[in-house]
Amino acid sequence: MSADRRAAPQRTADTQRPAPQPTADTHCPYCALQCATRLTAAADAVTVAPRDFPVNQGGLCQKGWTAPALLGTPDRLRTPLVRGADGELAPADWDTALDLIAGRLRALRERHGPDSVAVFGGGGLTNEKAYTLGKFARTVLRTSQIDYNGRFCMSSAAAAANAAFGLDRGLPFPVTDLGEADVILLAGANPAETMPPLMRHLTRRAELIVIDPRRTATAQRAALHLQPMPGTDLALALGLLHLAVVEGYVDKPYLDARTSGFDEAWAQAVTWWPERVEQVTGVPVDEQRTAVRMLGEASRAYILTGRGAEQHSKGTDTAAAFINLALALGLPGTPGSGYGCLTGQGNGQGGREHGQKADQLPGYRSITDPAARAHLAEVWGVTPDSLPGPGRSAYELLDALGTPDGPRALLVFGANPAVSAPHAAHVTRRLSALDLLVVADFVPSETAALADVVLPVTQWAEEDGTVTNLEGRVLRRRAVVDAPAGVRTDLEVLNALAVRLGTPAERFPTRPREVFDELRRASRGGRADYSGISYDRLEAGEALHWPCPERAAGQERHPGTPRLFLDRFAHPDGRARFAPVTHRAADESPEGEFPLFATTGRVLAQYQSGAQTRRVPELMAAAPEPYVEMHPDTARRARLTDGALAEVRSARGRTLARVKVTDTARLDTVFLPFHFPGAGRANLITNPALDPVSRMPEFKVSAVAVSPGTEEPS
Ligand SMILES: Nc1nc2c(c(=O)[nH]1)N[C@H]1C(S)=C(S)[C@@H](COP(=O)(O)OP(=O)(O)OC[C@H]3O[C@@H](n4cnc5c(=O)[nH]c(N)nc54)[C@H](O)[C@@H]3O)O[C@H]1N2
Ligand SMILES: Nc1nc2c(c(=O)[nH]1)N[C@H]1C(S)=C(S)[C@@H](COP(=O)(O)OP(=O)(O)OC[C@H]3O[C@@H](n4cnc5c(=O)[nH]c(N)nc54)[C@H](O)[C@@H]3O)O[C@H]1N2
Ligand code: SF4
Ligand SMILES: [Mo]
Repeated sequence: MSADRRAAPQRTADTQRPAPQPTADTHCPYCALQCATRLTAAADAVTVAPRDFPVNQGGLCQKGWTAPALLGTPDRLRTPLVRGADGELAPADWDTALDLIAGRLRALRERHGPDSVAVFGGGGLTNEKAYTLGKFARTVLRTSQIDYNGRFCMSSAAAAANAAFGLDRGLPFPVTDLGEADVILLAGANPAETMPPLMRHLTRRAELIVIDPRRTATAQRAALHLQPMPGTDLALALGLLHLAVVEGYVDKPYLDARTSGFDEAWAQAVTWWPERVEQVTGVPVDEQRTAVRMLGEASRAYILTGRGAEQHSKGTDTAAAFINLALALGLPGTPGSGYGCLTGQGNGQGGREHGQKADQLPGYRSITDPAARAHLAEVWGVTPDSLPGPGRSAYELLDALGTPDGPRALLVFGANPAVSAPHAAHVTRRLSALDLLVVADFVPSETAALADVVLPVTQWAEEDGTVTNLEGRVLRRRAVVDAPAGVRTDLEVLNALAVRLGTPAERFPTRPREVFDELRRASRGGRADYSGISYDRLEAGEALHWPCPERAAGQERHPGTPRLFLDRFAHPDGRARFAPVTHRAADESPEGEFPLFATTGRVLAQYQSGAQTRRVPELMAAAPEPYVEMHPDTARRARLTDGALAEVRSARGRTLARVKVTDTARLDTVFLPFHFPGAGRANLITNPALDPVSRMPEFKVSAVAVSPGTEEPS
């Protein structure tokens, strides 16, 4: 793949960026697999080739192959934009844009207090950016109002893993371990489309059990496909635990030596006998038994969850129920077996460790822990009392924008909530009600289109940094081309704003290596300890998984921790904890006016809100428009045929999508990808009901009706 190279770069005196190398070993800009690539910049094009690397072993998906097209996208942002008196965004110079932002932020803070300014980050930001964004919010803005799009992604699995194991690292083992398994259960994940190169590990030896209401590309490769009603995984997991106990598959010595709380968890699961589970989930008893037998008889087994099981108003309890099952079978912390969740965004793992989440400080520390506050205050040169407390979660933050008690200004770095947040029409109204919306991006996203000020920033192959992949391994991203003239890095933007708001420039370094060295100190002693990881060690090709403190007993350098929990779990007593969870219904059930379930998710050729992939011609050819997948009988009842335009309505609103009939679909369930903008946004219908613990919205279950549509999707 190639892309046009832009006009010759300008290296101004105020930029500290090193010159990029013409060939750079780096990683894909998209998902958490972070496939390794080599980029080569020639006179007129950048080309990409996969590298041999444990997770992708020379493979790339279609998005990775076409990623260089992003560098040459014709509508690339190249200059700041400021909304004028006429209501239109117009080019402005950097000083004008930054002075305007700083002036408005200062005025808002003086009149309404620091929480009148909010920040929204993203799991695609490098570790250096995520860390700096959190530090900027807490020490320059002094606002508690910061959260990020990872709340929509990893928060339920993270909450469940922290409670069970005392630590949340998506996969507490290297991806390649999966290649040695006999059986792998995938609950609500479709990696054949969302992480294609992962499939080589998943299917190398193992038989797959897939739990998905749809017969996905992944389910088609499974030995066993359980096809439950959406929103019933919790009942199913309880039923599988019940069967594991009654059929004698529980690992009693492991329970005694390594866990606590089994009796309380069993007291809940005991009433979930297989026939009752069949009634609630629709999964036949014999299929439940087969699944438990496969898992129980395997000598190496893994249970993995994806967003299908987690993006529910009971996502935390559902992930906990799958962890309970894994614990009963003795899998976590046992070599060759385990539980994991498949982290989604490029830096979804690192993004949740460095302090852009409302309740966290760097090193995966809690913002309410006095010792954590004291440590960070020292690293940042502020007093512990000056650090704000926890703020609102992502949806609650968006929902409060522009309300009397809510924030009046929002700075967005690395997210596109106008498309990807639930109840998107409402969120769009809230964004429009702000006094000031600032969006930093490299493309004019749907959220940028609503902004008062848009700041053009560099993208992956134009800058250096680190990301942490789904197995907790820290990786180097490298620049291979100069950014277009007029574009700054996120770190430069935050530095310039900090200076204008009265913070000395040296407090906000713009060299990624310097930021990383500060991040190492900030994370030292925390749960996600990066203090032993350095750019030099990464340059030397070391595979470093956190935690990686500076020293290990008897060794000069800590070797990192590819496998967690082999000796003990991270709770003080070293034991993993069962959670006493039971099933509850989704917030909405299909009935009356809205007789069907709608669920949402992803297709291979588009990424997230589509802000990036909708700008790549090959990907648009493969997945050009919103669609709604349904059973032919469901279509017929709604007077729809394959290829017709449908309107999908819920209590929140309606969206438009092309009908795609699939005879393997459940009769009661339709599916929509969420990658498209405008009137085709799947999130116009989704339910912002939140999980009480993780504050994750219920993206995967809405009650809807379908009928013929009347307008073309825009
Ligand atoms: N092509 C592509 N790849 C991506 C991304 C992308 O946007 N596009 N995004 C990345 C990110 S950030 C993430 S988080 C990951 C997500 O990766 P996945 O979790 O694999 O993706 P989803 O498609 O959201 O959901 C997976 C499956 O859940 C199923 N599902 C829906 N409702 C339920 C339910 O109630 N129970 C169960 N068991 N399953 C259900 C859906 O049918 C879907 O097939 O993908 C990453 N990779
Ligand atoms: N209905 C439904 N909705 C969902 C989901 C679902 O399954 N169903 N999944 C949810 C999940 S798991 C996720 S992760 C979210 C993702 O939701 P979004 O936040 O919409 O994710 P992206 O589309 O990746 O948006 C990232 C934006 O930041 C820009 N960007 C990328 N890198 C950088 C950078 O380094 N700096 C700056 N300043 N900008 C950058 C991109 O161009 C893009 O505009 O969507 C959630 N929404
Ligand atoms: S699987 Fe993910 S990291 Fe690998 S090439 Fe595709 S999008 Fe990129
Ligand atoms: Mo995600």
